[in-house]
Amino acid sequence: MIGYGFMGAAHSVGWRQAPAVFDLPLGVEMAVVVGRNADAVAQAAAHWGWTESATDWRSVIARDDIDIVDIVTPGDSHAEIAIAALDAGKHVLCEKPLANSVAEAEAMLAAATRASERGVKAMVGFTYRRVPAVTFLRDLIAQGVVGTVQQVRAAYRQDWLVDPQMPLAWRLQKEHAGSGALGDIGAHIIDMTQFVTGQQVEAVSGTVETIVKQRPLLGSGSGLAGVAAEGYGDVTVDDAAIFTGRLTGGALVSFEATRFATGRKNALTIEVSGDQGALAFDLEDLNSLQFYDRREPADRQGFTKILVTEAQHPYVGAWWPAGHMLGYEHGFVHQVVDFVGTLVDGTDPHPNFAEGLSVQRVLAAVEESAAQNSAWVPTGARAH
Ligand code: SOE
Repeated sequence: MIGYGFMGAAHSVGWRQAPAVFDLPLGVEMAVVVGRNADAVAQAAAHWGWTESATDWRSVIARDDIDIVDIVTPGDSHAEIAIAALDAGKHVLCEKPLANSVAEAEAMLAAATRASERGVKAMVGFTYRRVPAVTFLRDLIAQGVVGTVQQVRAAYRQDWLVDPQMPLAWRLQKEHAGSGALGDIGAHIIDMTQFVTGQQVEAVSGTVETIVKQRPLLGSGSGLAGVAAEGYGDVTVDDAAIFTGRLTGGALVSFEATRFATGRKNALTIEVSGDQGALAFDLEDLNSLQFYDRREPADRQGFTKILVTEAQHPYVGAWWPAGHMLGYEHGFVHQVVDFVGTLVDGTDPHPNFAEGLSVQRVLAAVEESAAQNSAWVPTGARAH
């Protein structure tokens, strides 16, 4: 695993728990974690159960005893590491968003396509697809439970930047993060919309805003837990992005990605409205779905709560008896289960790099639209 911040912790839980809870077709050895600071990465390795730590990712990728490279670094190094790993014949799991630009994502897809001829797999870490209720929501829509999808409302709201003293971490710097709320959390709701509807975002119209334009420089810590130092620097990414999208099947989508939703810590919601019913998911209540069925008699209609904790629901059977809840980290466990499964069953993992690139194209189209007074910008996706 290359990188060891917040996502490094989450992925480590995934690698550790997946073989302990699920019957995986292959054993997992958590071999090496790589980072630039030798002491800090050694501590991370000991804490999360990796056998070794190292500071040079190239020499680790070159090792014969490494089969999988898991990339949890900031976006500015995804392309370089993923392409090197795929060219070296290693399977790659790469954190979202796939890259910082469409050009990088295209180069990564080209490397993944080359590598796939040798049986090498590449997957993007949109873990929320693997929350059982989200996978089940996708299944219900595919079964026609809501009929024809006419509208989607998707929002991802956090508030960790409302404090103007929150320091200038890498997530607020374009050269490291590519974009702000748009790429970090907007990418999740774009992927989720495409995943649950089975359709692509074909055009967008949007606006982005940087609400606090300068912040204290980062002293110590990182990411969402940084501590300020003397002096200020410019925020070079968006704090909030609001955009409208059209799907290849004709539905209209409203998207909101913001780090300024005061009081909302990690609130991802999606509601899919169809001509026969509606389904809604809320990450703050992640063991359930809300379902409205227009086919019910009028005097019995209303949103009802489906508890997604039965053994027959996706992933749930391996865990606890009905009604015993799962949480944030389980998506990372299920991601490992699915990825490792594809290494032996010959299928392509999802989301693959082509799906990661499709999200990247939507992100770029939103930025282009925002730069052109919210004009509609096509993403290049077509109905198939
Ligand atoms: C920060 O906004 C963040 O850690 C995202 O980068 C993750 O993808 C999301 O799971 C939680 O919030």
